[in-house]
Amino acid sequence: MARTLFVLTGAGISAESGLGTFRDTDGAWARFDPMRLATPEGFAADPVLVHAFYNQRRRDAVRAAPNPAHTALARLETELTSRGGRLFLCTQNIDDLHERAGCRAVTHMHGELLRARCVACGTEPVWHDDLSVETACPACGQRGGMRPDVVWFGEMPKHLEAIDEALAEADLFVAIGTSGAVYPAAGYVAQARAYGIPTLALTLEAADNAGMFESTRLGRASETVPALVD
Ligand code: BJW
Repeated sequence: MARTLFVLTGAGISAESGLGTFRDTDGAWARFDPMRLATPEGFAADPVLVHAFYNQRRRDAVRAAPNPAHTALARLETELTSRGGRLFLCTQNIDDLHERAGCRAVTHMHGELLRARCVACGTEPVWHDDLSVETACPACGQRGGMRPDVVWFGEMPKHLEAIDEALAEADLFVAIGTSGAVYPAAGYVAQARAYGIPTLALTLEAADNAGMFESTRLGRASETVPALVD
């Protein structure tokens, strides 16, 4: 078993918890225009529409429960940590299912649904309720400037320095349930290869960057992840 494991997760790991993916045939981007819903320009043009999209997803995520793939990763974290190793769990997902499965250290590179951000003062409070154009910032009192604390297209993903450091230290790279369509996350497999680290993809269908992985196991995350861990 590797001592330091870098795991990158995407929407596919939460699909069996009932949260939709983006690029599958029934995914969000097959039904909605990502440029209107997941860009700062889209939010500026129609904040009511963007709030409605994220409010619904927040409600769905609160109702969802972790599945066996999430809980297997939590077991892996405990196991590696007890042996002096480390799981660096980097997720593109904005739900909190890794945390609710018991993972203690989760790096949310695309932000979190359960946080809001005030564009006026920059405060990032924990947020469980709906947001609206009337919502006031709890820190500065400004109305209309609260947005979901998520990373939209054209915005800088979070924690990039910690992610680069963890990739450089890892001795195995595993991507789970991600289509390899969105950068910079889609480029991490190439970075891992450049460091000489073995690379493995666990996904339902071959990803856009499938050719970069040394091994791929196709299947549902709820089966392939426990099979890898246990
Ligand atoms: C299962 C399964 C089951 C199903 N079991 N598997 C280089 C080249 C070209 C473009 C760019 C580039 N660099 C940057 C860009 C621009 C852009 C980008 O990548 N565009 C592409 C579309 C080409 N990137 C950005 O703008 C990013 N910012 C940025 O690059 O800043 C500058 C920078 C410069 C230098 C260094 C670093 C940065 C920001 C990207 C923000 C993405 N935001 C979103 C929405 C916000 C969050 C949210 O609403 O949730 O994040 S888009 C959406 O895609 C969401 C996801 O996190 C992200 C990735 O999707 P994911 O997770 O891969 O889901 P799917 O649906 O695509 O795939 C699901 C997979 O699961 C499938 O493969 C299924 O087969 C599988 N699956 N069921 C196992 N049961």
